[in-house]
Amino acid sequence: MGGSPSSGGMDGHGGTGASGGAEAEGGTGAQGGTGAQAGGAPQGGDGPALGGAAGMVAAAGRAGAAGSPEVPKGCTSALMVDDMEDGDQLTCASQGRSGDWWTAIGATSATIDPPSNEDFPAFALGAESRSGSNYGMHLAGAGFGRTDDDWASLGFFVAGGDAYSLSTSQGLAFYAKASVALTIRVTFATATTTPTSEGGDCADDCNDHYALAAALTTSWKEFTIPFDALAQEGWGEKPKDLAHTLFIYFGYVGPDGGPTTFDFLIDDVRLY
Ligand SMILES: [Ca+2]
Repeated sequence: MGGSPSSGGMDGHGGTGASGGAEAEGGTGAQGGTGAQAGGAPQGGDGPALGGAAGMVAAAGRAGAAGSPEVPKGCTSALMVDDMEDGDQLTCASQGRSGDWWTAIGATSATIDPPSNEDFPAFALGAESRSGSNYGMHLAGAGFGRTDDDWASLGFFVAGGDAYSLSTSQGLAFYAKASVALTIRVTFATATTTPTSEGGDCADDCNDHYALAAALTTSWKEFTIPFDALAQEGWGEKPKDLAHTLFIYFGYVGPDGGPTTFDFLIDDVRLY
């Protein structure tokens, strides 16, 4: 699994940095440029910049806009990570959580939408709308192969790049569907598995994050990811450390098989 660690690492950071930088303090994250390189660029900025900035941007923006505490359209449950109904690029500011959504890509010959170097708002579901839901998150990709570089991810910072404890929850639930059946990996990047250069504590054999596969179909379906069921692939064994979770992503992994062109939707991401 030579390429996996590095690809996994860029995973979180490619998109993270790009969006984090753009949103929070520009500079730092921006130079990531291409998804492949973003891994190195953003980290410095991520933790500090996003940690404070994203969280505060969200809080300040929402409160300030109305001149009084504004109740977002969604985000009404304390356990809701993001239902996307406010249409923005941030997860719900709740219980100390809030962070950007981002995308990342490993393969230089493939493409994804939204691209990894841009901020993007929630996706208008249109004909794919669910009851009570007009917005979700979307990732499409084309031109992927089967090498370790053939990955793409849609993810978010749990708490703006800071470590966040998920230890009081049993799992993560969400709705999802894909244009053609697709298995994704729901992945939790924690301090133990995330390199120090990316805000974690991992010094070697990093990025073997705890994850669980979810088999998306062409219909909306609810998925639950029990934290007890999360497992590593095994090439970088570290303690499960959900008490220090940095970011979570929905990952397409080319070597897992399945289509090399994909298109999936995520909605109502929440803790339970
Ligand atoms: Ca929604």
